[in-house]
Amino acid sequence: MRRVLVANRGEIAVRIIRACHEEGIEAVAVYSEVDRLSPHVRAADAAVGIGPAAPAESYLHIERLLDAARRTGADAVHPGYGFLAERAEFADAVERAGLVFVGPPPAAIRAMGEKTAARERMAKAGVAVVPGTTEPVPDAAAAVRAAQTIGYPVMLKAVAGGGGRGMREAGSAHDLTTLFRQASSEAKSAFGDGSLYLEKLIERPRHVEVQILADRHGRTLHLGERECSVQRRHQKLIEESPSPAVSPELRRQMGEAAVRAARAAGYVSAGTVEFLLAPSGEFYFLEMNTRIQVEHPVTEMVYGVDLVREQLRIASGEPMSLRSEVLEPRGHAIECRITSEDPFQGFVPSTGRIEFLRPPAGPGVRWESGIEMGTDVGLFYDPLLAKLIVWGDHRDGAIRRMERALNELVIVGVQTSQPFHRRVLGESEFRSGRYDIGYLERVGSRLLEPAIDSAELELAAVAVALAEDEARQVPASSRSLQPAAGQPSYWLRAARLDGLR
Ligand code: MV4
Repeated sequence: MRRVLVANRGEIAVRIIRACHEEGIEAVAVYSEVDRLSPHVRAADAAVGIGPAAPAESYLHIERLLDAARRTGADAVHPGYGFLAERAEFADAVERAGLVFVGPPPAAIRAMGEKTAARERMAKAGVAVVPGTTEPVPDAAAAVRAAQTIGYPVMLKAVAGGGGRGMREAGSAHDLTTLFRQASSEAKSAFGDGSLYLEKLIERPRHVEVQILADRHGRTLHLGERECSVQRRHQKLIEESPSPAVSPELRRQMGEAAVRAARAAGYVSAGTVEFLLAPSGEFYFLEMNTRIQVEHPVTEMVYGVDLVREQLRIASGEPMSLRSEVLEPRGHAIECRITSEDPFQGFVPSTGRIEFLRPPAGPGVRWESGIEMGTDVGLFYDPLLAKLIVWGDHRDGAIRRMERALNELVIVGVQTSQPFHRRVLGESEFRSGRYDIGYLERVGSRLLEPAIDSAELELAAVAVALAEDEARQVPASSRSLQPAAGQPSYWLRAARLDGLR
C-alpha cells in the first residue's frame, strides 16, 4: 500500500493521515465545498473536491469517492467512522475497483449488521446474548406470547437497528401492545425495515465494549475494554479505559468472549464488541461495531498501541505488530468529546467561526482535533470538534489531569461541551466510578444549571479589575511616547489590556 484515500473528514481524517505518514504511506484527502480549507485537507499529500456540503452529495457518494481514488492513484481506502464505514456495499465497491478496503471483509460487516442473525451467530459461538427471541416477532400478539416466556420487563428492538432507534421498554402485555406499533413505525422510517425482536430488559447496566484486532494470519486478540456508560441519548460523551467495573478476571472473560465473537464473524481488522454489563457481573453481547471507533484512543493509551497503524498493516496483508497474546493495560485513560453543542440549552448544536483556540498540551495529554482558528462550524456534519484524551498512572490521576487539561483548553466562537465535562469530572458519582447508563439522566439537570462557578466568577472579577486599573493609568489625554521611569512601555501595556479584555 503506497497511497491511501481517506474517505472522511474532521478529526478522524487527520488521525488516519498521521498514521499513514508514520508508515511512509501517502494520504489523499477528500473534501466537500464547505471543507475546502479544513485541517484534514492540508494535512494530506493531495486532496480532491467531491461535491457539495450535503453528505449524500460528497462523503456518502460512493462513485465520487472511487473516482477520486482512481484520479489520484490511491491503492486503498480508509473509511474512518460514520459515513460509509459500515456499509458493506461500499467495501464491496472498493474491492471491485481493485482497491484495498482498510477495514473488515464485507461479509463480516453483513454478518453483524442484521441484529437477530448476529445474536444467533453469537449464541452458537458460545457468547452470552440477552435472553430473548432469535427471530423477529411478526406482530404485537406474537410479542406478547414471547414476552410470557421471557418475563417482564422486556425490550423491543429493531432487527435492522442500532443506536437505540425503534427501541422500547415494556413492563406489561398492555404496554407491549401499544409500544409495538410505535417502535415498528420508528424502525421503518429510520432503517426502512420495521421488523422487531424482543429481549429481557437488563436493569441498570453499564455499556462496556471490548476492542479486538484480527489479522489475515489467523491471530485475533483483544485489547481490553472501554467504559462508555456516560452517554446522553445514545451519544457518548466520556469514555475511559479500563472500566472501573471490570476486574482482571472479568476482563479475561469478556476479552475471550469478544475474540470468540470476532472469530465467529470471520473478522479481520480492528473491531469492537459491545456488551451490557449487569450489576450482577453478568455480561451480554449487544452488537459488534465493524469500524475504528471515536473512542479508540483510550485503548491506545493504556495498551501502548496504534490501532490505525495496525489497521493499515493488516489491510496490506502483514501480520499485526503486537507480539504477545495477552496484553495488560497500564494506567488509566479518559476521553472527553468536545462537541459544538450548548450543554446549557439541552445540547442544541452551536454554529459559528472558531475565533480563538488554545489546545491543551503537556504530559499525558492528547488532542485529536479537526478544527483550528478560523474554522467555520456549520450544521452539515457531526458536532464532534475534537477529542481530549489524557493518561494517568491511576484513575484519580487521570481525572485530575483531565481537569487540568480542560482548564487549559480555550475555544472562542462556538458553545461547546467543555463546561459540561468540567462538571461531570467534579461530580461524586462519576468520581466514585460507580455509574451506569442512566447516570446522565439522573444527574444531568442538576449539573447543567447555567450558573457560573465560583472559580470562573473570581477570574472574571480579577480580569475586569485589572483592565479597569490599566485603563485608568493611561488617560488618553496624557499619553506621551515615553512611559514614566520603571513603567512598562505603552505597547506592552496596550497588549496586556487587550489580553485582559
Ligand atoms: C438494552 C438495554 C437494556 N436491556 N437491551 C441501547 C442501544 C442499543 N445498541 C442497545 N441499547 C440497550 N439495550 C436490553 N436487553 C439498554 C440499552 C441502552 C443502552 C445501551 C448502551 C448504552 C446506552 C444505552 C442507553 C439506553 C439503553
